[in-house]
Amino acid sequence: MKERLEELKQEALGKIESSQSLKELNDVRVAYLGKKGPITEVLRGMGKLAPEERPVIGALANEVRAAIQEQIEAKQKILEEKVIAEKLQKESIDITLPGRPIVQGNHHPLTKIIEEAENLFIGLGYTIAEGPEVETDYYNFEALNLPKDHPARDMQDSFYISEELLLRTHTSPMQARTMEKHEGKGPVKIIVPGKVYRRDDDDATHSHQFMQIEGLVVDEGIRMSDLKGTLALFAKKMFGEDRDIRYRPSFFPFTEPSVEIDISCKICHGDGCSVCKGTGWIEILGGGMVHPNVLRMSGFDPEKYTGFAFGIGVERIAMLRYGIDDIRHFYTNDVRFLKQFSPVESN
Ligand code: 2U9
Repeated sequence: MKERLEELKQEALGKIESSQSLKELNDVRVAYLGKKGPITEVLRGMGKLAPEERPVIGALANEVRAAIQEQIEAKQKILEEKVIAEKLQKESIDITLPGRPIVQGNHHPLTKIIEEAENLFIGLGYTIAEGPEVETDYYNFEALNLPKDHPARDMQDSFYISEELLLRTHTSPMQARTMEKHEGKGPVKIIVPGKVYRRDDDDATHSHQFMQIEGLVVDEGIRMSDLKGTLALFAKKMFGEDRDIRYRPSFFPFTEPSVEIDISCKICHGDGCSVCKGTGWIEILGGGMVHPNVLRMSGFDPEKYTGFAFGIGVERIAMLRYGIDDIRHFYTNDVRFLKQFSPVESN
């Protein structure tokens, strides 16, 4: 029996040694140390031994079992470490690979112009006001000196939601709303950027949807010279200090007197070319002194307060700045067009 136990020990140790996986090792453990294994069988047969042999064989059987157990544990450690090493090897990251390029977007050209204008006016002490695109007839027209049957309404036909609700045709209603909130007390100094809508046939220079930046200053003692100084500054900052500025008399129902402002043509320096249509001048915006009726309707006393207002067509500014020949490019989302504008600056 001694020899049998010794034989089993050598056999088991050999199999442990040659085990290549934890599963194989476990099979060896079950085969030699399990309830149905040969060592258990030896112990079971001890009853047939002479009484003096029993403790000797029992001790030897336990010794063999302990030796096998010990080797299994040692081998298990080795195999577990092997599994971890293999896993680490498989999952290792090659940090020498170049990173994937970050896709950097850019602002829409209209957003760029709006942000530039906003920064300029914020620097002049203006605040930015934004308002609803669905407006009432009152704020879009009536409060701006355009009563129901006024002929100037024809120039600003809109998309109607009901008799009294429409898509705003300019951002001016927000100026009227802001004045109302001031309850007749100045100063008011705002710019209102945003989308506006007009019933129009789209072509290279017309779009049924476009963007405006309008401005309004109301206080005691505001004069036409304030308007001229402000808009000349805007024109020069936007188009270059070397540009000449011209004021032409115009008409808007909400301002009196009204002006349109031109800058000298950069292409031909006044000689006349296709960009300035042979005039040497390019129209960039309109403005005027707020009509007393408009002041009154929004709660300001025109005997005490005066103000100036202006309107800028953002697409027009962007087209001139970037040399864009068709307003529809702004709204057709052609990535080849949009990609031409410099990426968003990171903070
Ligand atoms: C209030 C009082 C006065 C806003 C004004 C213009 C002149 C103007 C055009 C520019 C290009 C419209 O987008 S465009 O076609 N706008 O020339 N806008 S004065 O005057 C106001 C507005 C609100 C309460």
